[in-house]
Amino acid sequence: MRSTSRRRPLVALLAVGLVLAACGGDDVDLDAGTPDVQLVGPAQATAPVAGASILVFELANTGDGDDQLTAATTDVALGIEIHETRLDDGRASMVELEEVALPAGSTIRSRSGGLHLMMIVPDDSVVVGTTFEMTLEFARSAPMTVDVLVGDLSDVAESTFDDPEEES
Ligand SMILES: [Cu+2]
Repeated sequence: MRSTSRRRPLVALLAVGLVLAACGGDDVDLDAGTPDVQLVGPAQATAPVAGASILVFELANTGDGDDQLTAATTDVALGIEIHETRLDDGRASMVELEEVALPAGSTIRSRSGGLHLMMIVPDDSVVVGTTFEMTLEFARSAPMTVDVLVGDLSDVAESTFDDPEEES
């Protein structure tokens, strides 16, 4: 069986510069209702490329109160940053966010083509087939520690890349 996995989108992404921005998830009400944030399906990480690895997962807020994802931590990397990939005239750049809005009833996806968590300088233990722990922190909900499986780049990242043609 021939493999013709195309790796250029993620590699291109990792090569672009990171733009820092002070963006707010200010469209949430952190006083009303009670959020109920859960991981949907498995959390995965891409094998490290150029000192970074993208975390792929979904979070659902099934409660009746808004929340925000404010941070993520792990012992197996220097840190985890919240990024958003933006396309301008076909050029991708990543913006670092301080938090991500998780309104009641919403689902957010972390994947390479849009909002994502990026693990900076994963250590040598982060290789395909291994699992590590990541803790997600929220404005209101208790911290959540999840297992993250390190997957092959083409399996994890390619299938989650947004088609720019579909973006408005
Ligand atoms: Cu990133």
